[in-house]
Amino acid sequence: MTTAPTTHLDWPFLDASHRALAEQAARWVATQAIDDTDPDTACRAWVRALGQAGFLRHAVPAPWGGAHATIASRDLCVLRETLAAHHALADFAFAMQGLGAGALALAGDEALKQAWLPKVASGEAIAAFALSEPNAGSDAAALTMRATRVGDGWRLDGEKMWISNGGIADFYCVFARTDDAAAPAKGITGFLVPATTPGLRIAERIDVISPHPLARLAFEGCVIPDAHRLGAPGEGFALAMRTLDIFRVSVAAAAVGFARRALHETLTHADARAMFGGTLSAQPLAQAILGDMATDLDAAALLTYRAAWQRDVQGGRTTGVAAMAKLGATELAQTIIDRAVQLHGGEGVRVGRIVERLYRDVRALRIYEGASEVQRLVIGRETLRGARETR
Ligand code: COS
Repeated sequence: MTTAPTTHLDWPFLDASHRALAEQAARWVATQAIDDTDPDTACRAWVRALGQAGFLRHAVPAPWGGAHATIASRDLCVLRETLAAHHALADFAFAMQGLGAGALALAGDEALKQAWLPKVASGEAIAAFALSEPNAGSDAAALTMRATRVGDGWRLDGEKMWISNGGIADFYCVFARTDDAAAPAKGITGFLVPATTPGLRIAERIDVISPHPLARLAFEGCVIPDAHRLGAPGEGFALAMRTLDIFRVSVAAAAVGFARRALHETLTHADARAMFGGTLSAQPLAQAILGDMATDLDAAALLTYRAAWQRDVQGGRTTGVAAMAKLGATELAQTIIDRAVQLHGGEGVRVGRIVERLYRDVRALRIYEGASEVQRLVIGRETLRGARETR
């Protein structure tokens, strides 16, 4: 593809290293020819290729094969934006390595991190994050999967739903209830479960409108050692939320990537499409729609890179700005891409057209890693918290 304009890379939230990373990734991804007919095969191939090219080093911290001491949000964002603009599965494969290994990097013990994180960074192991259940999606603290103490380890029983990389992952970071007496969010603990653990099986493969590996997992008497526990008992819910705080902003970046590609495709189409004795781009109504798309794209990107910059540079709790970025960017991207389809006319809904694919690719982003409604709730709570702290 010809690349969409990337003048946003000159914004003050980013520096020369981010521009170089984005350019390197854009050059690299444009040369990749991975067939996406079978999502499992394609994802495995993308993980290997991203690992070999060094990009997965940005998904884990430095002591275990990563590029920086802690995961750099702006690196995650420029990479996800760039990959998403080219191939949804390339972005998915990159993103899930980070999310899937995030709780391990934050709370696993040293030997466990040494065993898995370098392989995540090199693309030799595939990671997955397993929080949601059939009856616990937005209300994550309502999860019922159980972990029971047995000897020197734990026995896991229950189900996990909507698990990305389910079926191809080498390990799952799983959240299970360990204390019924505690408040719902205080009785949960994180565990690393290798995919080869007896009693773990793929109960259902789930097909979605933008195909990627996705499954319901069943755990029936899975026994793992205590050394596979992620953090202290009872701290699993906060661990899951801290993991999501890091990666939610990168979902926003993927949305920006899809939307930037859609605008780029639409600008090219509008100049070429003959209409009313001129071109589509000569129509004032089309110009106004393109103006709305460009404005919304910059708003989405500003929210995204502000949040990433704040986490990288200012530090502290970035829950609110990350949620704003995810809410704002995914909702705006959906609107931008819908307008792109509209301006493409009938061609916009023809199966196989780029904007048709983007229309399907962007939809799940408003749902996974915290639906838009959850982000609104989080933003409201964080805004109240901020106001109370300054009173
Ligand atoms: N960082 C650290 N700790 C956090 C945290 C964060 N971002 N968010 C919550 N916690 C802690 C809280 O501090 C609280 O402990 P204290 O009472 O000691 O302060 C505890 O966790 C419970 O938090 P809260 O009261 O906010 O829990 P709720 O059940 O009300 O959470 C929402 C509600 C909706 C915000 C939460 O369930 C959520 O984010 N749901 C979406 C889950 C999701 O993204 N699912 C998709 C999975 S990946 S595809």
